[in-house]
Amino acid sequence: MSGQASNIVILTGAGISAESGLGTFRDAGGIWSKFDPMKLATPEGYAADPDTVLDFYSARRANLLEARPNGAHLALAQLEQAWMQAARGQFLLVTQNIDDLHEQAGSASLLHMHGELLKTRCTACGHLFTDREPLAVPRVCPSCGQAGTLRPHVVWFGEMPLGMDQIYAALEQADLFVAVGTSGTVWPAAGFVQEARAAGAWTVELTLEPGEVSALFDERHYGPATEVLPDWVQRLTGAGPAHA
Ligand code: BJW
Repeated sequence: MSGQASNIVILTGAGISAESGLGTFRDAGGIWSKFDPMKLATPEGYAADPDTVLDFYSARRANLLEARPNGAHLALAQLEQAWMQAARGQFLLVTQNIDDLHEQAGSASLLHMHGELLKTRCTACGHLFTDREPLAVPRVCPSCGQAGTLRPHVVWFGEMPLGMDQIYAALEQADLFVAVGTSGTVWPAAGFVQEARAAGAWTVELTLEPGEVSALFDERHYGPATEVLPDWVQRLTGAGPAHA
């Protein structure tokens, strides 16, 4: 494996799953152009109208159960495998996505900072469980037995993203930071590039078109993730310098 980098942190967003048929949020025709995020992705929206929020996430769960990983997810799983086999250093894949396509592709060192759609959480007792059933159907918590307390295990606006201590610790040690398919609109993920730069990491953006924080990246490649990501992984792990 070429290049100098040893510790790598990769951040993915909705763009990496777009070619698997899952919608992005802020592109033309994206999820937030059809649905109001303040009503569907906030604790206040859930408190005001839980049935509508549960319907929304039930429909997205059904879509996800049909989805399969694409070449970009597979390229990241292969990169992780190569990185670990070569004992290069630490590898952490942080995804903002709530889908399970990285897992399906074989990624292992993976952190879902905005939660997981195929998990359900009880707001009364905190019980967390894998769940492929529709959320909209009235059910009781399998642990405490209360009714009306189950919500999707996702991070809504105003809620604390998951695993932040582990993410910031990895960013502090990063030699290479790569953002894939994210618009850089949502914080704190949008600030990771600055954290990585402060640690001295080389920063790479791979997405369809420039976003909010693109100017902060050392290296930028624009195009569909299934094209730009496998090419970039090939350059990093194959012949020629990985970066700089
Ligand atoms: C392709 C492609 C192809 C398309 N190939 N690419 C300033 C500082 C800190 C916080 C804030 C702040 N200002 C405001 C806040 C609060 C808020 C926030 O960021 N609001 C902004 C809208 C301004 N943030 C929060 O509330 C977060 N919590 C928080 O901040 O807690 C306090 C805290 C602070 C500091 C440290 C620690 C804690 C929580 C955010 C929760 C986000 N939740 C959602 C919904 C999750 C559940 C669900 O899926 O329904 O997460 S919103 C939605 O946006 C989802 C995504 O994960 C997230 C990011 O979207 P993403 O992935 O970037 O998608 P898009 O659509 O925006 O972009 C897609 C990209 O792909 C585009 O660039 C395309 O070009 C590209 N693309 N096709 C390659 N084929």
